[in-house]
Amino acid sequence: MEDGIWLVKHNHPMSTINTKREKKISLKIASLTAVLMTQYILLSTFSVNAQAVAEIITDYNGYWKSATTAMSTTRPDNDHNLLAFSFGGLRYSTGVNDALLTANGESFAAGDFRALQLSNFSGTLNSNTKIGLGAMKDGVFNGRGATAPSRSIAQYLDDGGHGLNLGTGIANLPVGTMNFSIGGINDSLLGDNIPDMLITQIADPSGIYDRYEFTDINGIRIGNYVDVNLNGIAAVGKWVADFYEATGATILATGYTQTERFLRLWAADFSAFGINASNVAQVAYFRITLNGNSDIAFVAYNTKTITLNSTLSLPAAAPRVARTTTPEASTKSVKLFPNPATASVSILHDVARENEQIRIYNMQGVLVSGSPVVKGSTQSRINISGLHPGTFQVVYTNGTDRSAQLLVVR
Ligand SMILES: [Ca+2]
Ligand SMILES: [Ca+2]
Ligand SMILES: [Ca+2]
Repeated sequence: MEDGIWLVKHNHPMSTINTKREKKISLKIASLTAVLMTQYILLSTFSVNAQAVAEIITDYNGYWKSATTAMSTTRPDNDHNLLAFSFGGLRYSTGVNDALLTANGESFAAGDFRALQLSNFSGTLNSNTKIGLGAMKDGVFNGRGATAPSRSIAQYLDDGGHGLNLGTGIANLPVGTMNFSIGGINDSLLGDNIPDMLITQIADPSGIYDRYEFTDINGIRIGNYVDVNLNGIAAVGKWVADFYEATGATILATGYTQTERFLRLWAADFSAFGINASNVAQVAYFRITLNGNSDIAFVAYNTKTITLNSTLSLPAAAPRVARTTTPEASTKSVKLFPNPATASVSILHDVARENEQIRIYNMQGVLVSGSPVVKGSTQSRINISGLHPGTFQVVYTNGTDRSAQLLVVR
């Protein structure tokens, strides 16, 4: 298994064709070429630029380093935060504790990576879902603690320094889609090969793809998606975990106690997603589609290149949202009434200019209703009688700036 060659990677087939052959063969080649080109076009929607992380440094037991080519024989068995990782031959810090890296004589490019808050995912926990915790986090060697860990799973995906605790995670994160509202992308840094996304896999990967992509305000993909098959990624280290049940009466099943698993990480630059100067302005969301088999400690992003909005601020998570939120300076304020609402909801907004819209998303980020705003108006009413009771996100947008409020439909 080689580093970095783990996605669907294809060389251009055209280079092998000899154009000087006789006409009959040329015709066959021409039709074959057409087929290959079609395949190439289809396959090139996959990324070839994302890569396995070759080395990680964490604060386990003070300081812990492990690499694909020199895996540490020490197996972390408790909380530990990612301090640095190597990608494309360079080591980047996460900003969690650069001083500790320096004190250990490491060279690195100073970075600032933080976990995405995965609190808005749509999946339903099932008997496959496990809460992976360092085996000693519960204080009991080769066994369970006195009390079961909390089954509120989102907390394990952004805990620790910058949310980068590798010693907690969810195995078999249920099938579902997550959308993260992107406030802005620093387009002066596009294509610099400095990683923008960093994704973890902490148990046994399956051969099924998870899909990562950027979308516009309507959920339409911008650029290309990246399907990640973590089977092909070289492991960078090993840890010892207890995998607690996330549902049911059992707390810690036989075979899931004090068990060793590989750690795998991959990173990607925006270019892996086909994001460039011509389409970056359309990016509104980062979307993850999970297959139900991925085992994630966190999904992190580069705060120097991506700004997140606060649009996914579920009421219960409000205090946590403040930590990573960078509101847009130009965001308008909107007010909803009544809220909760039943048949219709009114939206108070600033005087509408050209091309402004109101869109309603469910909490899985799926667009369920939309309406253009009448130019010059300051209030709009939307019929919501077709919506099932629940919580929705009302987004007011002019295509660039967005403002969002939660709406409860009864
Ligand atoms: Ca234990
Ligand atoms: Ca974690
Ligand atoms: Ca980059």
